[in-house]
Amino acid sequence: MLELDNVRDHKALGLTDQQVVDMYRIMLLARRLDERMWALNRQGRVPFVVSVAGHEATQVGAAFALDPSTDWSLPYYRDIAFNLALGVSPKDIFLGVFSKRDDPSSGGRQMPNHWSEPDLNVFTHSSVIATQFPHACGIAHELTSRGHPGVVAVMSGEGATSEGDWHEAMNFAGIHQLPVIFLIENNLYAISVPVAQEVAGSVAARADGYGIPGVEVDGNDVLQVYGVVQAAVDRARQGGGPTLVEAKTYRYYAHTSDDDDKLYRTAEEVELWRRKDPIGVLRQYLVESRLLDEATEERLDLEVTNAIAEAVAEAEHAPDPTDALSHVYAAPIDPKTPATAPERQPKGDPVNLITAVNQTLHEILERIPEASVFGEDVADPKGGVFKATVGLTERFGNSRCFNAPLAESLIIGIGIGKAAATGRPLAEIQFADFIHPGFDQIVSEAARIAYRTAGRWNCPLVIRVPYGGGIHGALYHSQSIEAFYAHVPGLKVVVPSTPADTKGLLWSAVMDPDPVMVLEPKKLYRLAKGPWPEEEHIVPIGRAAVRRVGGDVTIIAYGAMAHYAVIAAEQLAEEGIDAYVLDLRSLRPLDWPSIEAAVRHNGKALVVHEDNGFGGFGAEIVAQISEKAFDWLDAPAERYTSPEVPTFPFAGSLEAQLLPNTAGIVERARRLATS
Ligand SMILES: Cc1ncc(C[n+]2csc(CCOP(=O)(O)OP(=O)(O)O)c2C)c(N)n1
Repeated sequence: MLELDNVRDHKALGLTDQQVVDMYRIMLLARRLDERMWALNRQGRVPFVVSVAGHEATQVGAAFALDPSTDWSLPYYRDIAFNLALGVSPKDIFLGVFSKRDDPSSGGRQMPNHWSEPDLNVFTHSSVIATQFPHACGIAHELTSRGHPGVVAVMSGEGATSEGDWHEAMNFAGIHQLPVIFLIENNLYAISVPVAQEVAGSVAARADGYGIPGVEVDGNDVLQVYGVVQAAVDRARQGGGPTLVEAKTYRYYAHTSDDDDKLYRTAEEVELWRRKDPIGVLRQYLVESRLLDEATEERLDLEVTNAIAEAVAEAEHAPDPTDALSHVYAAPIDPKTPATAPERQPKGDPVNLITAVNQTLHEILERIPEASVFGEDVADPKGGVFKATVGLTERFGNSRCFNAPLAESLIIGIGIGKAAATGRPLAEIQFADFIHPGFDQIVSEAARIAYRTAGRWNCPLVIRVPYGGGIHGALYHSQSIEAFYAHVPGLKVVVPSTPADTKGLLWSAVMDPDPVMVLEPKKLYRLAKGPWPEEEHIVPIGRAAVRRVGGDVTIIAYGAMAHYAVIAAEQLAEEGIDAYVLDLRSLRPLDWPSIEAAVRHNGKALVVHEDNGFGGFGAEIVAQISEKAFDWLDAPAERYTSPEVPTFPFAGSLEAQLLPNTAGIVERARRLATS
């Protein structure tokens, strides 16, 4: 625990008279702004508000300890006073409250108080509790790796400290001794749940388990908070690592405008805390220090009242947003021209697919200084359970290729943070089957960052994921996950099936400003062999590959099934059946023009994937074919998938029954071709 000394004298804390009066003005501004927001809500002029009242000292004290030109912050929805202290204007806050086009955080797309201020290094956050903590660690890791002096402050209520993301981030910050200040604004309730039902022990004491100093502070005393956070910032800046600060405070109004706090707390309890009002505490200090006379108080009051009136008047009449479709992607891809013939084979020494991944990662880390690779077991000497990352740590050092703790949500989350801090992160998820704890970070965070900030942030994160069956991986090392993720607007999903495409797609992924999931068919890691081009080789995202042209039937596949479809087509050719094979390579965006061209070529389409069929990716392709290419069909488009069981069993005899294979493709394509 840190020592709390010199906290009752602003000069001893290094604050000028003017600064401490400024603190008071901003706290007053936040309180009045809050009251006005509630009034607007009750008048039916704004649909939803979230309150700061009671937390002002905690937030202003913390903000004054940071330098937004160097430091980063990840405030949460209650942090109105923090943002005002950092330099966000009341008008900008009201533009969010009225959900206007010029709302700087989201252009009216997010609820109020979902902060995002790139110019102040305030990173965007969602409504999902605690997802911001891994982002803070990712930003801090990126800054530290580059020798940048910045410190990262990340905030939440005490309820958020029950979430896995919070613990995963504390652990990572402790391991790497990152310059992160975890500021927990403990107001005793998470909506209606009292802290005794939320937190075992105390919030601050949790720090001990992660090798981090934890300190409790009176969150209603701005000078105490400033002193503690300032000490933590100084320590972090000097390489002393993270600090957890638990500021004990209280909120005076309900959780949000939709909550009724009378259900879970008494008026007496609220009144008791009103007597410790942080604004009253500072006012008394200023009066006693002869820094606040009646005239100054009146002037400040008037200033604050006018600022709010002006902000409301301007924000309420500002234009509404009209554009709900833009910024889904930072770089939208909309394929227009079809691929209709096989591509020229690139030149290069033949390698297998895993070697292609490894050589490409070496090339990427060599050519892009901001690129880094991380995941479970990826560092040398192991270099990944499939050896995809062998040699990277030895060659580029531990900040460019490092082991992450066994925590998939954290892995994706630190990738998001690194991307925010202009890194080029390449996260590895060890097996697709274990990506599910990271679902929130992928779907609710990475995929929505461009959209929810109306393009002010983007998320260039590559997520490499070995997936699929056929390797005796059983139920938990065989899953196909593409249907979950290709469903998500904002995410790009690609699947290479050759060594050359692996290089070309990995390069496209790392250069892309959006999150890209690269699904690597692990069955092909050692099975698929082909040239790995020495020279620059890019496969554009959204571009399918014609593997074979044939007039009798079209087989549409990706990943391992694309590999088998080519072999099946060769066998069909021996029977005199000429198959067209389209390897999609990119699932989202989908290369519709190439699918349409393939269907038009012979009027018969067989879609193959190893995932089960119900709600699977094949359903999307068949639906699009029936909606957009019906006139070209000579028979219904068909699917060949695994049956409706939860992935493949361990026994080879059982797996063989379920996994789509070459013989099955041949049989179905033959039937379709001759129907
Ligand atoms: C993952 C997740 N679960 C539930 C919610 C709904 N929710 C929003 S705020 C909140 C309580 C948060 O309490 P706390 O972290 O203590 O912060 P406070 O609001 O008290 O400042 C809950 C349960 C959510 N937004 N995200």
